[in-house]
Amino acid sequence: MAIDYKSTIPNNVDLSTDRGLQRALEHWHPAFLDWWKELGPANYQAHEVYLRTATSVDAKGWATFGFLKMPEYRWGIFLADKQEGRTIGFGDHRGKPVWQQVPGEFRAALRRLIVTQGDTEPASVEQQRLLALTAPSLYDMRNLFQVNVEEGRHLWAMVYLLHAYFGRDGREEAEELLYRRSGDRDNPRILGTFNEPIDDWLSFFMFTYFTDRDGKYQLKSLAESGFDPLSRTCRFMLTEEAHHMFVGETGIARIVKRTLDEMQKRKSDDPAILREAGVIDLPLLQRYINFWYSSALDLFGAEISSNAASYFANGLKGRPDEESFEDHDASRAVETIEAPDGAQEVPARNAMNFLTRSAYSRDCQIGLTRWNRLIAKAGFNLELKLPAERFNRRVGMWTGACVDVDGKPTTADAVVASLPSAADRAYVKSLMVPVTGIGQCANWIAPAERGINNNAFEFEYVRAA
Ligand code: BYC
Ligand code: FE
Ligand code: FE
Repeated sequence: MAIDYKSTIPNNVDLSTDRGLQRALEHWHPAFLDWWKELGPANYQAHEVYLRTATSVDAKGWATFGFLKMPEYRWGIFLADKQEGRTIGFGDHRGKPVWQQVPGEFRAALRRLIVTQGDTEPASVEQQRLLALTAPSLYDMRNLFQVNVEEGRHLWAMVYLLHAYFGRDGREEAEELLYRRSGDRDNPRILGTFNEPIDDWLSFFMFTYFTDRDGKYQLKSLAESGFDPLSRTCRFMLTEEAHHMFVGETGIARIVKRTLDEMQKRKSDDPAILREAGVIDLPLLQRYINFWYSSALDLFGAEISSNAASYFANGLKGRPDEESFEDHDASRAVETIEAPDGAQEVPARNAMNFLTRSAYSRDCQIGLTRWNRLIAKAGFNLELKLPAERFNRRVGMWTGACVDVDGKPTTADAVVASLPSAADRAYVKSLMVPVTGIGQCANWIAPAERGINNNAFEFEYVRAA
């Protein structure tokens, strides 16, 4: 169905025919805008930003580009098209028609999944609130804002489900989504990573590479859901997610490229010499990878999880790309998981978090391989690596275990030494100076090779109104 942009809330769910729902969302809308103005990007709300807006939900032409002020972005409700005759693809209800309404017995579980997903979206906007003040270029600033408005829309996507399918408690949950605060001691966001500060651009690129990729894998799992409105919402969100990860992957690649320039020029990989040149040495980059990757692994939950088993059994949350598996029942299969006291055989349904996380880890490696190719091509013998999955964990069976990045036993001090130090963070922070001239770029990162939507890097992506 086409997107209706004439109504206050753009949508392709025929909102105007459901007066009650429309009224509830119109009530939530001003609260969202207040939240956005208070906790969305600082200082640039009145600027014109070159943004893409979704115009249809099919693969082609779903984005139009143009200048607008962020508070005027058309946040709305967009679901991927309904697939006629769709059936549940896994678990105990496999083969039955998908649900268009929430089955009573799964109401609490579905609400919890939707709230957890929804909570991450505004959290990330809050985490990134001050970054524009130190953007390395107008191009980067624009990408930040694009990510932010879309995370805002992802919040809308979950709020729509809560309002449309969960009645009064859904509306209450939707309000709560605007009141929890990233990093707040008393009222924090639900999942760990979403309370970590993102106060420099290296962290931002790490976050969009590693944490948005968790988003990709969770959304893929939820896109398999037997609750069809959730599936359709997540399928559309995934189309937006690709750009977020692109920002992370290319951001880190540009940092690597710039550092390699100086390494070649100075014929040295000595961090002290490179820091004099004002670039980010690769060991420091590695420590940031160690931190953000291990934090993202925690987002998959415990390796052995009865929650995950019942989500799967009940058809609420599948595996990413469920159709690529042969056995969609998974009630007889077992998975071997390395626990601190030896290998364990775990019923596959209880190992769903582990399986999804494993697919995620393989996907994470792709970017590292590309960055390593740049390093090798420049003639240096160094490789960036994903740390072992058991390194620096706060969730699951390896919580608090002292293992090094290779997964071998070590001391607590050695774990800390593999993570960004206060000095690392202070150094990165010292590099964060705003660069706002058209086509200019901060010293610590190479300019992007291409701009957005066939524009050059030298384009005024953000301008005073
Ligand atoms: N921090 O059986 P367990 C995104 C809790 S990112 C704090 O191990 P389960 C985005 C858990 O809630 C994608 N608590 O785990 C990216 C449970 O609590 P209760 C976000 C945690 O339930 C960038 C307990 O520990 N989407 O979109 O199988 C920018 C034991 O649970 C954490 C989703 O997460 C943690 N890291 O799985 C913007 C999808 N991990 O029951 C956006 C929806 C676990 O004891 N969520 N716990 O109170 C889910 O599918 C599941 O809730 C989880 C956890 C995969 C997160
Ligand atoms: Fe998102
Ligand atoms: Fe995202």
